[in-house]
Amino acid sequence: MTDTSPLTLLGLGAMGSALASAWLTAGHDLTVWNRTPGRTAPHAARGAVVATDVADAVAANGLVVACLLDDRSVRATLDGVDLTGKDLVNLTTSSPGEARALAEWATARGARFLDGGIMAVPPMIGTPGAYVFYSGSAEAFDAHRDTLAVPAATNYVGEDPGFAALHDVALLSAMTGMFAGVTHAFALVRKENIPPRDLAGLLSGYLTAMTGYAHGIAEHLATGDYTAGVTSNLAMMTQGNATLLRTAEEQGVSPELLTPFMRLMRQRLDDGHGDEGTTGVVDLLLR
Ligand code: FVH
Repeated sequence: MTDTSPLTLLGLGAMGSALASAWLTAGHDLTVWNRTPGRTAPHAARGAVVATDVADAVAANGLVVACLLDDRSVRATLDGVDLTGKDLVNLTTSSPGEARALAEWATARGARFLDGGIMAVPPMIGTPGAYVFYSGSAEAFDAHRDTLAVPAATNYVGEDPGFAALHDVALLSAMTGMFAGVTHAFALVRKENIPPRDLAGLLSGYLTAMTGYAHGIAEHLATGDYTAGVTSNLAMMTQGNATLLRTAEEQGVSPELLTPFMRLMRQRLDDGHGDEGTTGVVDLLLR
């Protein structure tokens, strides 16, 4: 039998609206609240119950999902609201520390707490590529597993309420570094007769092929042997970095997006690890 349990959703921004749409499409009884009431109309037209007061929205259902701008807006929204007996699922992007503090705060108010990190943009919600990291109360996750799986697949990463945010931010941080490189690449060819659309195709294919290197780094970190299977060593790559920097100079492009990483590679080489790959930079980053 299909699970169409009722729930409340706080926040109808771009992501909240996509989530609301997925739950309504799946036949869930959905109560919605948004700080700016005008955003509720399209969902009301599809059958959502609109609460004008956040306390009423929370009181309406046992499962309460928040998808707001940031941790501060979640605190501001739920301040003074009775959470006794509720299962609070926070899909707002947070730091691990914020998630742990919110878990403590919600638990002290009688709620079970789950934090979530959404690995999708709004148009992906309801499609197979979307998923959400969850962590926190295992009981709450088990109780709502089917409902939570409606907008995006679920990936429960443990009882530590900070772990979903940590996984989320780890992936977002990797993406940020990747886009720094992509941005630099477009700048290199910007003034040349190389169509950006052509470069996009090449970048996408090459970066996809290179991402497997993450598994090599993981093996090094797991075994402690940072030289195993290295085919491109630090000594060679550091030489290559000089070519990258000369090319940036020739093309009139600032190397500022690349140099922090290159500096750390150089440091590891100078420390005598020229036969490794880049794994040792992980250790240099730890404060
Ligand atoms: N959109 C995306 O691509 C990313 C994908 C990954 C996950 N993020 C996170 O999802 C959270 C919500 O993002 P969003 O895209 O829905 O954001 P907005 O469209 O800007 O909507 C923000 C909602 O938050 C409400 N809000 C803002 N400040 C307050 C406040 N002080 N008190 C109460 N509500 C507040 C805002 O209300 P309003 O402006 O309509 O009145 C919207 O409902 C976010 O953590 C992303 O990092 C999305």
